[in-house]
Amino acid sequence: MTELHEIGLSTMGAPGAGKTTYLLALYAAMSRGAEHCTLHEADRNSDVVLADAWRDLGERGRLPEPTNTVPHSHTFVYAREMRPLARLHWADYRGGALPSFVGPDGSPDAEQLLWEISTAHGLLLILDGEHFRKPLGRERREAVARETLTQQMSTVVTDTLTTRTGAGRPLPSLTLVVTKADVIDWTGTDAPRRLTDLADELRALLPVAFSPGVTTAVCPVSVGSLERTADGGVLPDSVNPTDVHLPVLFHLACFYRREREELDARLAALRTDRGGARREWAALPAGAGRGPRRARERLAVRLQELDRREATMKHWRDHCDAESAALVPMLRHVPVFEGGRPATWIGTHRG
Ligand SMILES: Nc1nc2c(ncn2[C@@H]2O[C@H](COP(=O)(O)OP(=O)(O)OP(=O)(O)O)[C@@H](O)[C@H]2O)c(=O)[nH]1
Ligand SMILES: [Mg+2]
Repeated sequence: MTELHEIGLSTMGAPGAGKTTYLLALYAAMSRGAEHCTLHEADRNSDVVLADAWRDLGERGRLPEPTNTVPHSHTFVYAREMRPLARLHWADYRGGALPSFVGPDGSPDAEQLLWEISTAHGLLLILDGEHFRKPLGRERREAVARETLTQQMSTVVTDTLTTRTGAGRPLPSLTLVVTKADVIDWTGTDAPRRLTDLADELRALLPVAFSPGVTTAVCPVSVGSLERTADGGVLPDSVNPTDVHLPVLFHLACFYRREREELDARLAALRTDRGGARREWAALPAGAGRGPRRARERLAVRLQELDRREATMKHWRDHCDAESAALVPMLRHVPVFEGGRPATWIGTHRG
């Protein structure tokens, strides 16, 4: 079996934004497979917990409980066309962790959430679609910013972006996941909502997601209309997930693109190194003296080692290239921004 990449995804969102329900729908959709991409919980017991909670919703109409202070951590094995490729690390926190204090008197889950955000490859900012039913004008913006915790999100995202930029580390990709997209008036006859308008409203709420060097996708998702019944549950027939797989596929595509770029840079450095070794070889005096012979032997070993490393890097580089080329066409309907402008690699069928 080939080595699996390790990919960390962090989610954050206000209480009740729909994080847990989204995770259940994501797992249900992707354990069956979306465009031949699958996720499978590495831990058998956690797999049963997720599957049971999904069955509770779909068969009995029972909604998940609000998450408590103990986050639920998951490791999903990501496979494409049945080939296992990566381990995705995901944790489901209560919304209250985001605005909580950290340190000796704070909440341990808040501290853990911030640490995960600081190391994650991708951040999912979960925003409750209820706030975006109708166009979000200037007059409601501050209230929505408060309720969706976008102020707190901006602070932690800015913190990780500036820290990583300072340390020369790659930036995380971001998704603005708008949950409960079923409540948004997409087809309304008087003023139908458009995805581009929603993206503009999100830009005004979370400008940090549109800053230079940052790659961000806007993904409305829905678990279904979840129509309420008299006993507080939902009608099983109203459970019908839409587009829940897209945020994960986007982060995977970004991961493979970034890995490929990094490997390209390392391959270029390796070639420079080899050029140096070859020049050293050429500069050695001709003849079979002991000194030059020893130097030639040392250089031959070094060149062999460089060839071996190049072959391994090229293998991984081509692997990442193939994976991103497979994923990018799946994102053709997803608005993706790079430094605030539409990303040119989306819709081009090029990874
Ligand atoms: N219409 C609709 N309602 C949804 C959808 N997803 C979630 N909801 C509603 O939102 C409620 C809250 O969802 P949760 O998934 O528990 O929210 P959470 O973000 O995990 O909340 P905390 O764990 O308390 O932070 C659910 O009980 C549903 O009533 C959706 O796709 N459509
Ligand atoms: Mg929850």
